[in-house]
Amino acid sequence: MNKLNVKLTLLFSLSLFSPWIIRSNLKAEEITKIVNPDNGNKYFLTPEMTWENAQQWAEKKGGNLVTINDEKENQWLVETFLTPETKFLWIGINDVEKEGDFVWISGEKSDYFNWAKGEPNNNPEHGGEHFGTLNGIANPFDRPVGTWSDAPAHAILRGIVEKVTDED
Ligand SMILES: [Ca+2]
Ligand SMILES: [Ca+2]
Repeated sequence: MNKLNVKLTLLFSLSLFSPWIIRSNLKAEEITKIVNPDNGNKYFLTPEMTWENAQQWAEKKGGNLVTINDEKENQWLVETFLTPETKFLWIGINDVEKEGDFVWISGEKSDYFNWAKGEPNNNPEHGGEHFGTLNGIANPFDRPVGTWSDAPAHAILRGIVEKVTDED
């Protein structure tokens, strides 16, 4: 029996005696963590918020906004997290420190980039853009699905968290 099953069994047993316990615990279970079989890391989505708040939220959960190390990981994220309604999801790449110098917030180094044509453009109409997104199926700028764009600080999106440790 895996950890989740043990938890669910425990939760069910408790719920027989105290109906509110299952409600309060279900809220915590709304964060579905998905393991990438290629690296064993856990991934899950933040609520809708700015990139900086999403990164803070990720850190509280013991992770960072995702570092995409290669095309295989990028493709796995597309298949795992994009729905037909997804416009964009935050990823960990940013150029907050130095304009045009994009780095991953986890501190990992990687040679892999998947910017959409014309991105990153630091779009001045949006007051500059320093925060990476994975472009979804419903993105309004016709960016190919799975490519990346830079987006502004005030954008409110869900973000992909990657957690390297094997804790819960
Ligand atoms: Ca990664
Ligand atoms: Ca942009």
